[in-house]
Amino acid sequence: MIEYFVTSASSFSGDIDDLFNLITVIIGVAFFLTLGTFIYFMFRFRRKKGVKAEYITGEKHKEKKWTHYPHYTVIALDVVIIAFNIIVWVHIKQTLPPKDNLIRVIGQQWSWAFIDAGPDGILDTEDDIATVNDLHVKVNETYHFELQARDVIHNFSVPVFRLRQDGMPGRTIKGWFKPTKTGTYDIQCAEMCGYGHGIMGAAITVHTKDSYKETIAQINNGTYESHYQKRKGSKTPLPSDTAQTDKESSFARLLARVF
Ligand SMILES: [Cu+2]
Repeated sequence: MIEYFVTSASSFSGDIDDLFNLITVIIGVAFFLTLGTFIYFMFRFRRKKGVKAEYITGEKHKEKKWTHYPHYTVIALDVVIIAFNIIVWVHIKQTLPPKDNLIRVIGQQWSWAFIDAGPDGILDTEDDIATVNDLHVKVNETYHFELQARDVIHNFSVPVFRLRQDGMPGRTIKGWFKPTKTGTYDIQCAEMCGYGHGIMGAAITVHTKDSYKETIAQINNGTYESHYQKRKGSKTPLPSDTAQTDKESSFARLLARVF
């Protein structure tokens, strides 16, 4: 159902969608059932000539069961939802499957920096590949990420992966994902992080082995063209550059003066 609106492109996105579907069905059935009963009663017991309204205290057992039974049902369904939540949570957040690649993701007002550990799998070495607002990964390989924030809380969100993780200044938060579909997708900061929050977008490109090699070669020889910029269809400067614009009347300058 959700796939119809947002592609599902990671190994665990299906599990998250299942959770959403489960909750939607349970809550949806309860919603229409309650509303249906309510509307039926409105007509069934509407004002009629010569009929006096009855005063019901709801204290007798016969009356109380109409409150209790739905209440127990709601609690039982809550338990079902929570049980499925825990299973998915343990699978995605508490388990770290063996990694094929390691990256560091750094959020800052208002851009994303990515450092791929490269072939040696160790960060902060010569073969690291650093990019801004563009993340390149290989399809069907497990990535571990180390998420950091430079200034305030950011949230590394990749909707097609159904992935969201807060980044906290001063902490390194570990997580993982495994892309399953090639293509270029959105990355968006999902935590209000200042007036530039709305433009804190980036792109993730999921490559086949060959196209990954090609892109990395382009990055290394300087012919690389940002997928993020290409996707935006323009050569406008990166969001993080807008504050450095020269134009006196620019929107960024205006905002900078206000704040
Ligand atoms: Cu942010």
